Amino acid sequence: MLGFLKKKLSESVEKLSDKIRGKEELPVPPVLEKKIEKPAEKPKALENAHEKKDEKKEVKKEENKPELKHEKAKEPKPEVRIEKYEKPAERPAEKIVEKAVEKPAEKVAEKPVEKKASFMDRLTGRVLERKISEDDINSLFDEMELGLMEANMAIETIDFIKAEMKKLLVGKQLKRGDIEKDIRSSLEKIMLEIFDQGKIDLEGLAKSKKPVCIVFLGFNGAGKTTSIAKLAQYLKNRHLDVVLAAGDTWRSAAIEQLEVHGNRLGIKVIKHKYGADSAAVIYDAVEHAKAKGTHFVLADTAGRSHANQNLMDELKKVVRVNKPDLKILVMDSLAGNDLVEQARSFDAAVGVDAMIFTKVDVNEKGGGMVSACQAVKKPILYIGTGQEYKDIELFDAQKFVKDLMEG
Ligand SMILES: Nc1nc2c(ncn2[C@@H]2O[C@H](COP(=O)(O)OP(=O)(O)OP(=O)(O)O)[C@@H](O)[C@H]2O)c(=O)[nH]1
Ligand SMILES: [Mg+2]
Repeated sequence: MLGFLKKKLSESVEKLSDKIRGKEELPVPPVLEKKIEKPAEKPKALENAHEKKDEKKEVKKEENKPELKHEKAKEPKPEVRIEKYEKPAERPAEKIVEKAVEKPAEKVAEKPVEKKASFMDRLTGRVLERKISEDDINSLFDEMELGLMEANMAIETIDFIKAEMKKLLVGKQLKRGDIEKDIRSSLEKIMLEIFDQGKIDLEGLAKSKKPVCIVFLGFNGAGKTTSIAKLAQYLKNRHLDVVLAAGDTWRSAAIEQLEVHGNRLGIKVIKHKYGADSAAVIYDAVEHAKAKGTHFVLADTAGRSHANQNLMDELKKVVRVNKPDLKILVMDSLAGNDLVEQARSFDAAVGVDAMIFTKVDVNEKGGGMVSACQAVKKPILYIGTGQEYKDIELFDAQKFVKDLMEG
């Protein structure tokens, strides 16, 4: 689960680490480049130089002998004339010989020794440590933004992670061998900051109040009714009594669906007819629980779009009348980008106390979960990991982030 998000986060860490290390892979300074190349060129140049120098010496020898020249000129020998005729053609070669002999000899012999030493000093310093710059983080996010968006992460969340990462890393001197570890732990810290919004201890609540009334709300098909059944079984397994309230009086078969769960689990369901006031059904369930000394009332409600004002008003009434101890927003993790908007709207309308993300078992992305949490800063009560009653995991931010980052 959340494999795609894990991959993208892991890629982020690796890319940043590689980038930083990459810069340390020491681009050879231009001066040294020349130094390295020259020795290869040098033998050729020098060979030529020697060859041509010898030629030159001979030529010069002859030139420097005016007497000889005169003698030769005087002599009407055809061979001498031929020699004289060839000399002008050799002159350009003399120039080449001069260059080859003088210039490489200076560079190869004098400069390399001292520069090699200073280069080695720098090399040693840079290999051991590296200071992270703002540009390092910027360029990483330029590259990674698209991947995180593909994992359904909202731009504002990406910007938040980027800003936090800068706070934690910019200017920090990282040891070369620890770069990936340090970046990974910074990202873990940021993810934890997003997910760690406190814990809700249901068992502890049950000790302080009876009944504890929990209303489940959310978009159509998010998994509200299934989550209620899973949580009912979870609490029952811990010897806590539960009554269910069939507060979805609107969708056909919604009441029967809850009754099926109630029958399977051996849990009482309080219901009215279809079209009845949802607030009244929940009120009755609370009264029943008070009378029986039941620990929890888990109240179902109809699925609704946060954009539908009438249905949101009805939900406000449910809350106003029953003053539930917890309003839990159930969200389909597959809804991706829409989750931020859903979370914000429901929170603005009735005040969300905690969230449940369902279908995490079939969700590869998960960026929407991160973004929704970062947007409303509410704790996740648990995550749904399948269609059976046992498929709930109480949310443990530490464990979740560790799993996510281990990818
Ligand atoms: N794979 C998987 N499926 C789930 C999970 N939770 C719920 N579902 C499925 O999602 C579908 C909708 O679940 P419901 O519980 O009926 O959703 P709801 O929010 O009550 O829907 P409405 O009452 O119509 O608004 C069902 O087929 C559930 O089996 C989960 O964690 N994992
Ligand atoms: Mg339902």
